[in-house]
Amino acid sequence: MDSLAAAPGTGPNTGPMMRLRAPQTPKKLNELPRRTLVMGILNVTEDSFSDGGRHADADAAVRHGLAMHYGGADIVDVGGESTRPDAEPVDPETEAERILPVIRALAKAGASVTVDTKNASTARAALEAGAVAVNDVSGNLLTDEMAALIAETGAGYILMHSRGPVKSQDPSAQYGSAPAEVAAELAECVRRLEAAGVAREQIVLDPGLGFNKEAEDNWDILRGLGELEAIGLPLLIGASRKRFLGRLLASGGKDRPVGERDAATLALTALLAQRGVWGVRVHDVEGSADAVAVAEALSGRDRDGRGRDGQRP
Ligand code: PMM
Repeated sequence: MDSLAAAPGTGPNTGPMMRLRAPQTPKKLNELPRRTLVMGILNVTEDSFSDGGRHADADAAVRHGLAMHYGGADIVDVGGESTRPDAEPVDPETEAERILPVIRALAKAGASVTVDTKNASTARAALEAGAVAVNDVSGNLLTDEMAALIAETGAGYILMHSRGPVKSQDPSAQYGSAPAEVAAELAECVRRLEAAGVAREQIVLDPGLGFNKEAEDNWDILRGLGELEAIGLPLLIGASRKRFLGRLLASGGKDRPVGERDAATLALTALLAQRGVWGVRVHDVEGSADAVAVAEALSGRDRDGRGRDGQRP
């Protein structure tokens, strides 16, 4: 109880089940534990926090973000623009207005925050507000402006694969071999980043499950993860509640609804943690932290990724 006593008023009132942690300063990506990291998803978008006005939205988002932070998220990923194919694009000013107060509050509470944005101007403001890394879903459409910002600031950069925005009426991308093509396209983006002055240590790769990819492409990528691992950079996987899990669990010709995909997500989290991926981007933070702990125990490591000899691999 000492850590709780030492931190009066720092934990949110998030209910009796919440496991509180002592206050911290936000850790940079390379200071986080050496086991699979849990990145909690915080979408500050109209459809996720739409009750009340702007201020109420920010308050609700901060509460949810703090609940994830105190509930075991190593990182909270804050985004202000929906990536759904039919979502209205959000201008950078509105995006920044939505997310900056949330990022400031979470960073002040010691959460390591990443900002999910394609806009370099939003990314810059978010880094100034306390974010430690940029999570960019632009993929092959990565801009020179973003690459220059990451080089200049030395911030972490999550490079997610995508072939660009897809409207629901567009045909999906075609892959001969999804794992090989995704790996080759990510490697090309890494070369662009390095040419702009970004260090490899700043970069995390993500195959972008569901972004221009059919269910089978996602499974092929997960089965062929070695292709991405061969690039030699840490891997983040975002499978949480995605449509390919709904399709896998379909019954009566209907996909399993989005709210009933957490068990499948947790199964994948455990398997990916056992494989040693750098991180998983998830909605259910507490469940995922438990799944990672189980995988670590089975691999003979403790919850911080230390082996029986106390050393990290
Ligand atoms: N997926 C979504 C949004 N951002 N970022 C990364 N790095 N990886 C992902 O897989 C990813 C992402 C879309 O999912 P959501 O609507 O559940 O946030």
